[in-house]
Amino acid sequence: MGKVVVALDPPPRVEPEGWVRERVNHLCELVSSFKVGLPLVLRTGVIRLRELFSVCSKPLIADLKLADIGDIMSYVVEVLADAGVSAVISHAFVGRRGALDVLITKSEELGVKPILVVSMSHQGSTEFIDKHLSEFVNIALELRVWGVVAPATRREVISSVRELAGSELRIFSPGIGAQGAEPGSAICSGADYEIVGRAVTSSPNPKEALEKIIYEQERRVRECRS
Ligand code: BMP
Repeated sequence: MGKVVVALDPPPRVEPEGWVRERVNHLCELVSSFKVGLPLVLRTGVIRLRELFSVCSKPLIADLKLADIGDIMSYVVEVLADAGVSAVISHAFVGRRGALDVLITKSEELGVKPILVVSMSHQGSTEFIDKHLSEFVNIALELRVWGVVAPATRREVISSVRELAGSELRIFSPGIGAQGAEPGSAICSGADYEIVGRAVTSSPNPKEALEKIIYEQERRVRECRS
């Protein structure tokens, strides 16, 4: 079974609910989980998530990249928990005290798994975020979060995160496909899951596209582990 999280980000001019429904129906059996963010939630509202994903029992990750004071992030997590979301992504850069410590406590209370962004897949991540990579990984370890996000587009970053974190953290890596990274390359560098959006969701045949990516992922991982 491949280790792919499919990012369901509907483009602006499509009807979002039909677009999501079609892809959830076709892809559910193949994915590890789905990830949704502002492109969907701004248009449908969080309230629609439970119904839209009711046909698929895979976990749903809410990627709102929260970056606020703890009390307000806790409000958001409470809304997401009510909507049936399994995990929530926040930025690490807001720091522990009064922000992530409050958020993580609330997430645990609600059974929502926290994931922290410790590095990003675009080039600008090196301007600020990556300068604090080891501190962000330490925050993730200290707060015992469920996972972290690190970029498939810069595999050396994934390797550093894996080295710093040992086997403690799940690493989710975006950047496969549309952003140029090859399926399997992030897992070969230490990631646990590869996040794929447009390479699957914009394909005329998303199921076939995902099957090909999983095939490629498994092939590359077998190769790098042999
Ligand atoms: P795509 O494969 O279409 O490029 O989508 C990547 C997904 O991963 C998007 O949902 C994006 O918001 C997310 N993502 C990213 O691309 N880079 C990051 O550093 C962090 C992300 O969450």
